[in-house]
Amino acid sequence: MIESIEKIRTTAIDKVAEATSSEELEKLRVQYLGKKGELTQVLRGMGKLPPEERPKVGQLANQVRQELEKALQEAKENLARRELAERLKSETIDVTLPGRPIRKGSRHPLYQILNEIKDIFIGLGFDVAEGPEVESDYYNFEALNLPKDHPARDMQDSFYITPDVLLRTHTSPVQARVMESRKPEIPIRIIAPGKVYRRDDDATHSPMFFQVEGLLIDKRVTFGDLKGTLMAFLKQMFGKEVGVRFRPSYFPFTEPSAEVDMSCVMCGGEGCRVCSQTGWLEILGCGMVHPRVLSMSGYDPQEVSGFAFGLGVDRVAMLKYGIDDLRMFYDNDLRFLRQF
Ligand code: 2NL
Repeated sequence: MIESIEKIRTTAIDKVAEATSSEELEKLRVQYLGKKGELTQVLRGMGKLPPEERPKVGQLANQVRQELEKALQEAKENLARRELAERLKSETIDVTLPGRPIRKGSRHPLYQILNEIKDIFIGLGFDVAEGPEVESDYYNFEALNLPKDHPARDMQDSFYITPDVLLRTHTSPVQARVMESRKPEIPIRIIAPGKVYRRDDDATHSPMFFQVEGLLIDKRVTFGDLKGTLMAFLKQMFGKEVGVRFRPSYFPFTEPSAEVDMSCVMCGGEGCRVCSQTGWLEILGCGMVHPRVLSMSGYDPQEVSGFAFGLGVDRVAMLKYGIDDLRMFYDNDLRFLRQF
């Protein structure tokens, strides 16, 4: 009996010392100290011993049990420490590594251009005005001297909601509203940027597009003021070298009216496919505010005068970036949009 306990002692302690994992230690604990463990079995067999031997054997068995428990406990702690150290080593996070890059979005090219246009006019002293996209026939047409039989009022060109309400076809109604609300205050110096809607759809026309209109009303405003303002704008937008010319034209809300051309951004005026060999590109429309438009909005054409202009943001963007199909801006193809 004594020998078998001694044998258990040496082999068990050796095995515990050799164990390389917590699982192995647990198996050893069960093997020796569990309910059916080897040492437990020996203790159970004590009843068969002569009574005088029992205390000695019992003492030894208990001592071995305690030794074994202690050895198991120490080995367990050692292993846990080593396992933790290994995990900490293998799972190290290098906090100095750069993060995964987050792909940044960017503003839509049309809004980039729109913001550039706004910034230039704000720099020239203009305020930004806004108004509804669903507009009344009165502000969209009537207040702008568009007679009832004018082709622009044709159902073909506009999106009507009711016979008296439509999607605005230009941003002029915003200006008409500002004039009406501020009359007879001067000066008025505003731009009206935003979305406008027309029943058109091809390579150079979208049913929804962006426009910026400008309006300045004060005493003794001249066509020279208009020219100077627009030339300052075009030079900032397209560069100091740009050529500018004014051609007589017609708009119902201005008199006289002019269309403004600038030298072709593609060929610099030599003549190319983009400018149809003319060297010039039409960029905006303008004129002196028609006296009837002034008086309809509560200003006296004998007292004040004004100039107005309108330009298509889409067209500016096409020219600036050399894009020949307007629909590219509205397809939302990221391969296109990411280039800006
Ligand atoms: C163009 C031409 C133009 C205006 C817009 C305007 C507005 C008021 C009074 C007078 Cl409230 N005029 N706007 C004037 C001339 C031309 O736009 O080709 N736009 C893309």
